[in-house]
Amino acid sequence: MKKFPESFLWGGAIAASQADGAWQEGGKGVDTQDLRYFDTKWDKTRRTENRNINMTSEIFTKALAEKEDEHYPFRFGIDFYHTYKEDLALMEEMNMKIFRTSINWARIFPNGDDAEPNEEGLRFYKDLFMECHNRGMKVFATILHYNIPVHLVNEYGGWKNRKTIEFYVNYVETIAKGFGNLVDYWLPFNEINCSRFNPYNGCCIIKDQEKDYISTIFQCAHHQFVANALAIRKIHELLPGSKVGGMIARFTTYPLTCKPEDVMETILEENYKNYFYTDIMARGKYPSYTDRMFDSLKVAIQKVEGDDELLKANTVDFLAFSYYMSMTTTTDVQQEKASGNLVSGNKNPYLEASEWGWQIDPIGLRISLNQMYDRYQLPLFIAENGIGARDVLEEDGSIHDDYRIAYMREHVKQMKEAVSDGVDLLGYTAWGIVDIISCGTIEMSKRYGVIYVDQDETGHGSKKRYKKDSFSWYKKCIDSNGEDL
Ligand code: BGP
Repeated sequence: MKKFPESFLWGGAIAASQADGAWQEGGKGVDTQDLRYFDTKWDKTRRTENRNINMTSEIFTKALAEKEDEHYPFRFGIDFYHTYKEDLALMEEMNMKIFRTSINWARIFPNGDDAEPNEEGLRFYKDLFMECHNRGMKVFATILHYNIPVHLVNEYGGWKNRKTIEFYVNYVETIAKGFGNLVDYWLPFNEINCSRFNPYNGCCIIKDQEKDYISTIFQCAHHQFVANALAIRKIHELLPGSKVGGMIARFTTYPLTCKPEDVMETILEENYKNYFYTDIMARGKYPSYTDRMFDSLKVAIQKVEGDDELLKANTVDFLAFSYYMSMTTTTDVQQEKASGNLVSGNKNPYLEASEWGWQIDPIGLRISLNQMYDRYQLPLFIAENGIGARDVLEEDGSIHDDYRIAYMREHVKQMKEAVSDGVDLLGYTAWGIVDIISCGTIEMSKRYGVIYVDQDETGHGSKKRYKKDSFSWYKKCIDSNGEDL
């Protein structure tokens, strides 16, 4: 069995909108995540629903008008904007090699189309990324982790409008010039395959206003593919030798049975959910199955002269993905496609699921790594992995999250198997390394961290940080380069 390479980058990941808070400080504008409303009275079912509520215009208008922040958890997050030095000190204590977070567009350009950038925003990220380097950590920067300035939605329609590409490229150029020398790995988009069903990511496909919902989803995706290619070109121009990756949420999907029809259905579903996106970013062209897939979905998109040449000339240097679970092909894939909800599927009788129904499948990670590496022969990076759970803070300040140690141990073991299979794996950033607001269900109780934050989703609590049992386990894993698990 091979060992992890000495250069392996053990780390942790968060996202600005789920952690920073300070939603109206430092010159920041309002972004789409600031408007996502959470009602503590909602039961879990509704919270799951919340993940799939497409931002209707009423919700948008109401949220813009509302002021009671406690129902808007992304407005305060875990106050990382003010606590990042202490939090990074805890990460340094684990000897983390790399830290992944996202840059908040609305901190750099409050409205997205401003003539000049917000200097306070540039300063914040310079200080944050310098702090990482001072603590021995490389910087893994996500340029867009779903949220865009609300003004771009209201004025232009978000990613539905090709003009948004222009504003995005200006944003990329500004941050590359502002603090690009402090960034070691770039991701222009978080989970570009989720643009489809996360309305808060600036696609803002307002379902009650879309005459052709699915086509709009793929038109937004095309604009993001073009923006991704332009970002790669711009960063390579300004920062020669920089590493720019493409990222998807890896929805690893198994056939319902070994019946050939079910196997074929899964190939189609894997293309639709995953490979369509990585094929375009890594191979630089729409894949051969596009026409048939678009026909079956009744999708038509508009390209502009030169788009295809741009995609071909600007492909990614590495591929990253988030991996949490595996799923089984749904019997009604067409219905699922129409709903735009991908995190569904049939129960796998061989797997346990988390409280939120995500099926725990470490071997699925080895499968995904082999599939992705074999398809593209590009270096890979696991940009997110972890288990969301209701951790309990004991009287003595301890948190006994043996389920998280077991989850991480088994996934690290399968990563090592994949390295032995010959996969070129760059690193692993455990998701939500410090507890943050859940992106899909907007709650705090779905905790991922090895560092506990004493706060609930209305922002109440001491905000104190505590080391969970998994904290010392992960430190041991890092210090032994994945040998002492
Ligand atoms: C991914 C997002 C992250 C994170 C993660 C866990 O899709 O990139 O932002 O949220 O999912 O999901 P959740 O927070 O909904 O449990």
